[in-house]
Amino acid sequence: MKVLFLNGPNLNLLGTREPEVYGRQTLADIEREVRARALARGIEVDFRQSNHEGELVDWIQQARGSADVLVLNAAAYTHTSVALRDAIVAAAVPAIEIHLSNIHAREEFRHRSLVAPVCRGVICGFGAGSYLLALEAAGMVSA
Ligand code: CA2
Repeated sequence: MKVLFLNGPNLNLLGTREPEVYGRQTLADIEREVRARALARGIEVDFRQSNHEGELVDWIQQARGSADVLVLNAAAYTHTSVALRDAIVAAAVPAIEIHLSNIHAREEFRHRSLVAPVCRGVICGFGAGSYLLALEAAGMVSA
């Protein structure tokens, strides 16, 4: 099984600011944990981050035929992007939405996700654990 992890805007800043919300780990730290867990499970991982909506759209489109499951922390684009939602539908790869924070316990504008309705499930609020839980969930949604 191959799992593509995509990370959206500003997640490259993890570990540098707002540790009370997002924790102290960097995205590279999280990637290391995901890769270690994946290795133990025999799962292949591709792990990427972009600040650009179009690049994320390109990567989601390319997931068709190259990944079994898409795990997406779309960050702020979660709440705004019809383009990411349409790309997930077009790719027809089972997708899991994840967040470090519990978006429902935060500002009202974070409560709505445009991508959640086209994902198989949503995991949020467990910090870096959301990524590890998504790896477990990937085994439940892959065809
Ligand atoms: O909780 C999550 O994982 C979010 O996707 C993070 C996004 C936020 O817009 C979503 O509502 C929830 C923000 C990522 C920005 O991360 C930063 C980390 C450190 C410093 C500044 C931003």
